[in-house]
Amino acid sequence: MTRLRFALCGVLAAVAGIAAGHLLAAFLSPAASPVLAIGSTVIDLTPTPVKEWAIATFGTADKVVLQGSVLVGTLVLAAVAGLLARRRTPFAVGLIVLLTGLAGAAALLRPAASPRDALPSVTAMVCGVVVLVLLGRLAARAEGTPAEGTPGPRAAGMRPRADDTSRTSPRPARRRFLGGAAGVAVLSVLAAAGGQLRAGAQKAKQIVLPKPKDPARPLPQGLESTVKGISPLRTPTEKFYRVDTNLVVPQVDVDGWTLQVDGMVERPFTLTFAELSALPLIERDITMTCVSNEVGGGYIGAARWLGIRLTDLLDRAGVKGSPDQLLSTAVDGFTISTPLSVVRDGRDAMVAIGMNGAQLSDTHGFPARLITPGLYGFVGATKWLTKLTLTTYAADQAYWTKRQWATDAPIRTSARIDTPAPLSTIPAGQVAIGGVAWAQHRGVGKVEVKVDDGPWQATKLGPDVGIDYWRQWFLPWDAQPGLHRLSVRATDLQGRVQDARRATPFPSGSSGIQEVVVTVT
Ligand SMILES: Nc1nc2c(c(=O)[nH]1)N[C@H]1C(S)=C(S)[C@@H](COP(=O)(O)O)O[C@H]1N2
Ligand SMILES: [Mo]
Repeated sequence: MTRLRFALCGVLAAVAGIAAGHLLAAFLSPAASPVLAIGSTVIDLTPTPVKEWAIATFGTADKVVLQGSVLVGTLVLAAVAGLLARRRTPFAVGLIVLLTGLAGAAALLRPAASPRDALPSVTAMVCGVVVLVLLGRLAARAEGTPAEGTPGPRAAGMRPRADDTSRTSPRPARRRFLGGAAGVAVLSVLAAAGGQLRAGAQKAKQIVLPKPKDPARPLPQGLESTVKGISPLRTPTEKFYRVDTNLVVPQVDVDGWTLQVDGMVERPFTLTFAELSALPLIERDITMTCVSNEVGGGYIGAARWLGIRLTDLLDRAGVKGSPDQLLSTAVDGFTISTPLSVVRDGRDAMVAIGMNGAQLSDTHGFPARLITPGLYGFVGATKWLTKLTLTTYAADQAYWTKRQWATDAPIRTSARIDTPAPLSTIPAGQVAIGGVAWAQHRGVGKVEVKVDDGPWQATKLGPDVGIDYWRQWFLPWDAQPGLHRLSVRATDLQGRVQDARRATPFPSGSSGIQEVVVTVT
């Protein structure tokens, strides 16, 4: 019981510290919240194979799992600190100081950190130590022996007196301990909830986007109106996949935001958001894909983007020397490198400020992001963009290239079966097998489906929205009772068939043929 009480002291000290730090961070810099700062550092330090395993195992829940693990780890160490507090208060205090110190260091070492990012962890340290010492005293009284360092009878060199309440009546002392513990717990929950509310209440400023000078053609009617279960031709923004290293979505103040163009250029310059959006705008339908997408996976989305042609910005700056890399930097210091030859080959690479007719959402990179048709997101789709630097691969490396991912990563041709769903049971008779296929910047030429060990059969393609966009397809099928295996493959407009060899996403994207097993009854 006594041990439990002291362990609880440690856990509550940690909870109080974490909550206080979280609340302060919500006002200063949300990503500097102690647990989040440690979590982000763990993400950056995790070796690539472990990261791949986490993404494959937990999918988009990987962040929740990571945060949970950091939290549980911290609480276990805090419980140890609590147990230490029973006999060796300085060690216990030392452990709390060490943990919060690590959080502070993590916050300060984030790429775009400022000195004040240490404040939430300092607050956590102070709160944690105070709670540990005070609750430790109450726990000691409840036990009947004052904790070391408290000015009790032993510290005064006396034997406990008979009328010492903490000795003779442990019951009220226990009640006081429980009261104190409950008080700390309630205040912590309030502080943490306050922090969450405050962070969530910050909304991006509403912007009126200018009209494009070079608009996209109206999007044709997609197959979703006729083939039930197929992905819509345009992915609604709220259904669009999200992939980034951020535990906290950056909240960018658009009035203070700038886009800087520098590096190996003749005329470096900086634009405000108003200046950037006053430049001629293009509007394009482009399908984005994440390199972590497994065959048949969902890290893909198709949207209408509004933005400034990247070459307009680069031409304005002028090239000096022979750069081969466009290094883009996000507001949090995250970097992406894009081959300059790709950026300049005539494709519609752009700094996007609009998505599906609205300003970018916070999760998709408000106020501006890079979009490079044909390349996986990690080499061409920098969100929360703030700087474009012309440089060389010899001189600079970006976040993922430092972690051994490919430097040039064109999206691999692939097809996905949306309907029927894997392992589903469907009634016999006429059904449609349908889905999407993509070969960005080369274009989808044909899509074929194979039922069991039959021949590859050509499917009917949906509307053509250009070579940078995905293509819906379907095949009417007279489904006979039994277990069936459906496979799909795409061929690009140059006649190259999707690679059937299985490959995992690392280092340049997955390949292989999706197979879906269904039961027909
Ligand atoms: N700042 C920043 N931009 C980023 C990333 C990131 O981690 N940070 N991830 C990239 C990756 S891997 C992909 S696939 C796309 C995903 O964009 P989305 O979340 O809008 O779908 O963003 C890219 N841009
Ligand atoms: Mo990605």
